[in-house]
Amino acid sequence: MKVIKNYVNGQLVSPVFDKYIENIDPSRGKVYSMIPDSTAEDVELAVEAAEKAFPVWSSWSKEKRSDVMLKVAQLIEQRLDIFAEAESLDNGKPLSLAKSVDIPRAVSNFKFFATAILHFASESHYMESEGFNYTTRKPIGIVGCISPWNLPLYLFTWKIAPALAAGNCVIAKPSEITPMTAFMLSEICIEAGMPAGVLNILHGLGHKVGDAMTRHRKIKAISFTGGTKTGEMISSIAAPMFKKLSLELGGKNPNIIFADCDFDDALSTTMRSSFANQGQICLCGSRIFIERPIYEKFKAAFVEKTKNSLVSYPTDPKAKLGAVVSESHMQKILAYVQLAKEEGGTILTGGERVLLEGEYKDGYYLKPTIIEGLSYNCRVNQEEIFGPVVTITPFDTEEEALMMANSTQYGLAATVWTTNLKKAHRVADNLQSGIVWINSWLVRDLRTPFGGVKASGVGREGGFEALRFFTETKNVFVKS
Ligand code: TXE
Repeated sequence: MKVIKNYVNGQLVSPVFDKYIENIDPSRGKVYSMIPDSTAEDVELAVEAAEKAFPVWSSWSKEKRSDVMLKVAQLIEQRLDIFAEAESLDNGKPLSLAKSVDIPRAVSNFKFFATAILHFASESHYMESEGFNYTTRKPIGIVGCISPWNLPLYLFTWKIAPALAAGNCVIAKPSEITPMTAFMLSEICIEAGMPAGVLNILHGLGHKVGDAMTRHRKIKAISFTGGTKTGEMISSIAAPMFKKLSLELGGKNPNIIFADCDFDDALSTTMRSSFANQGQICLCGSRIFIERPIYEKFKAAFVEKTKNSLVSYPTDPKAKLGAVVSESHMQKILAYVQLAKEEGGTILTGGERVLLEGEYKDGYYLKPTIIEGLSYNCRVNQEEIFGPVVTITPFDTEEEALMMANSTQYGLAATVWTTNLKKAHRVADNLQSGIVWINSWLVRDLRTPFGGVKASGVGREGGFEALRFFTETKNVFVKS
């Protein structure tokens, strides 16, 4: 059985106490590898290594840092198939998705920030007759990156790449549920010639190693993506130490579909925004509001398409949905389906486990599920489910759609479907959301700010926003 190691001071090492936890293949429901159960002692070693590496790494020219990062990107790209297979096995997602989205995006993250840093300039503010100000942006020092299981390498690299490009040394922790590709990345960093201690990858449980990272005084910033409750916990520890914090948390995203939309486009994109990655993307639209004149037509077509979406083992090329990430997550999703029934909802399709045969008989598969008849403010419509479960609700006016869309504690992303340009802008403007897609979904330009409002997070990732987060700003005034 494969045993994953930590990556500390440029080497693959066992955790200090040599304790391991099981890593499960969700498509078969079986343990298939072991991962370090790291502790505060491992964090200490990683901090020591990062502390030693920082003066060197931060004084390298940005071109030299960029070259190493581009080499990492190139090596992942060369092994795209192996990485995609590992990601799909670890997470349960269809292999086709890992191949077309997860791994290519991890490559892009490294390429993007390796080159963005070459164009990252600071400002100068001229004051007539008084002098001028110039601003410097220097790396923070040692920073912590904590990422979730839904898009493992994709979100891990989304944090690490800008942190490294800006000249920081990084201690990073992938989710204990999906550690494999982060481990493979550590092997690649060694091969690419990343200096020892610049990037350290620790595996293990959130409340142990993640907590120890958050508490360590020498880790000056934490970039976190995960559940809102965890984000709350992390900020309660890190904020009193005045650490810089970037928090990308949950969502309960609305899709507003107006009667004047391009029906076919809205329908096929809504299939993706509802069920891609088994609905386990923080940007998935889980509350679908449909203008009454097309409600019945949309509902019929949506239910029909959903019934025909094949749930199968991840390497099945015909699979539209694979396994959800863990047994406990599957049970959580099923509990929400039960709650929907108790809250008066009607399950139009799905709502139950799919039992495959043979070696996949114990895997965690769920039918994509559509629910109607729920009030906008019931728990199922307010809480993040994070699975292949959506609700549909009719609306009569733009004001009503906006009121329902804005009614949750979250505000990450929203989608608006209409061919009326004025209405599209007006609705986008009035949505309480960090990201709005008009007549599309999940189109990502890595230069744009990414993040949410309200309980969906604090701060923005992406483009120069990320490079600003991972640097300290100083303004210097010079009298003329
Ligand atoms: O996330 P956690 P979980 C949502 C989704 C899901 C719920 C819980 O609703 O059902 O969150 O998922 C680390 N100190 N999202 O439990 O626990 C943990 O080890 C420091 C939305 O898997 O937040 C992992 O590396 N770190 C989301 C990371 O935090 C801690 C994606 C995320 O895990 C920690 C995933 C602690 N005390 C889940 N506790 C999105 N918005 O993309 C845990 N961690």
